[in-house]
Amino acid sequence: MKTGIIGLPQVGKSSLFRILTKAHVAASANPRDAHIGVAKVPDDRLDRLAAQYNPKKLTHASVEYVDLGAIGQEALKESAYLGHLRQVDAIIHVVRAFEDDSIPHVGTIDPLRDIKNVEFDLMVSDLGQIEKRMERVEKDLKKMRSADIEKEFELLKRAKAHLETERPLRELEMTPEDKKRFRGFMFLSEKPILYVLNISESTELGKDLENAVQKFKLGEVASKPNSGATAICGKVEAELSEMSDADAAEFLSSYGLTESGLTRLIRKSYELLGLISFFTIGEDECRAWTIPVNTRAAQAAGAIHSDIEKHFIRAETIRWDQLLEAGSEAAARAKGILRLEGKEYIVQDGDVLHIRHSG
Ligand SMILES: Nc1nc2c(ncn2[C@@H]2O[C@H](COP(=O)(O)OP(=O)(O)OP(=O)(O)O)[C@@H](O)[C@H]2O)c(=O)[nH]1
Ligand SMILES: [Mg+2]
Repeated sequence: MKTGIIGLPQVGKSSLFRILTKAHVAASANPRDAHIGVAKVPDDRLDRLAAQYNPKKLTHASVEYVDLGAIGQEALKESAYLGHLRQVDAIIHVVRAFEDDSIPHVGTIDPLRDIKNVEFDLMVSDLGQIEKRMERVEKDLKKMRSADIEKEFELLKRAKAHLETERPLRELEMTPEDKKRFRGFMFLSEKPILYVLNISESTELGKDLENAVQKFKLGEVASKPNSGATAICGKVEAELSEMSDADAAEFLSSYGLTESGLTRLIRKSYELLGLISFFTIGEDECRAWTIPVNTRAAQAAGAIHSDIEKHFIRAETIRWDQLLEAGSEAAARAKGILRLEGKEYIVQDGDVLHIRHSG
C-alpha cells in the first residue's frame, strides 16, 4: 500500500515525509524525483502484547510513503510526476496553515482555497484522460459494436459529466463492475485523500490540533466519501523525531498532547485505505499484519504466507485485550475465551490469531 504526499510548493511535504519515514533525503536531491520511504505504523496494542511476551523480534505494520514534490498544472503534465502519482493507492495532501513570513506561499493562508485549487488540477488531468479515451472508444464503436465497449463509453460519459460539475471521481457512485472498468486508468481524483493541515506551533498545541479542521473549515470536504482531514505541526514533529521515547513523552505532555500528531496521521491514512491489523504472537516474534476490512480468516492467513492460506484448518482467535488480561494463550484456553474460527470468519481489528494449518 502506497500513499503519495502532494501539495503546493513549500508547504512542508518533504519535512513530513522525512519525519514519517525517518529518511535522510539529501537537500541537493533533484526535487522532481519522487522519494519513497517506509513508515512503521505505531500500535500501542502490539507494544503491550510484546511487553508480555518479550519476543526476540517485534514487527509493526508499515505503510509506504512517496514524496512527490510540488503539485500544479505544470507538474501534472510531466509524465514522470504523473506516473508516480498514478501508482499510489491514496493521497496525503499537505496544506499550509502555519504562519511564517519567511516562507513564501501563493497568496494568503487559506487552506480551503488551496485544497479546491489542487483538487481542480487533479480533475482537469482526469478529464483530459477521459476525453482522449472517449475519442478512441467512439472510433472503435464505429468499426464494431460490442456490449462491453458500449458500457465503457456510457461510464466515461457519466464520469465526464460528473467532473464537469467540479466534483472529483471519488464522489462518483460506481458499481464494483464500474470500478473494475476504471481500475486501469488510475484516475487521480478517484484516489482516497487525507488533507493534512500543517499548523503553527503554539503553547496550546493540543487544543489547536484538535480544533484545526473546524477552524480552517475543512469539515465539509473531509466528510465527503473516501476523504478525511487531520492536523499536524511539522515544526514540533521534527523536534520530536529527534528525541528518545521518554523525552518525547515529556515534551508532548508539555504541549498538552497525549500522542504525536504523526501517530494520528499514520492511523488516519490506514483507516482511509480501509485497512486493519491482526497480530501473531510468540516468543520468536510478535507481529502486526495488514489486511483490508472484511477479510476472511483464510485470506488473512495468506497475508502471512500463501501456503498457510492453502492449508488453512482453523484459527485460534482472541481479542488482544482479552489475551493481555488472561496472561497467556494457555490461560485463555483454560478460561474458554480462545475461540476456534473457520475459514469464513471475518477477522476483526486487534484479533490475535494462531493459525492451524496442514502445510
Ligand atoms: N514555520 C514553519 N515552517 C515549516 C513548517 N514545515 C516546513 N517548514 C519550512 O518550510 C520550508 C519548506 O519545507 P519543505 O518540507 O521542504 O516543503 P515542501 O513542501 O517539500 O517544499 P517543495 O518540495 O519545495 O515544494 C522549509 O524551510 C521548512 O523548514 C512548519 O510547520 N512551520
Ligand atoms: Mg519537497
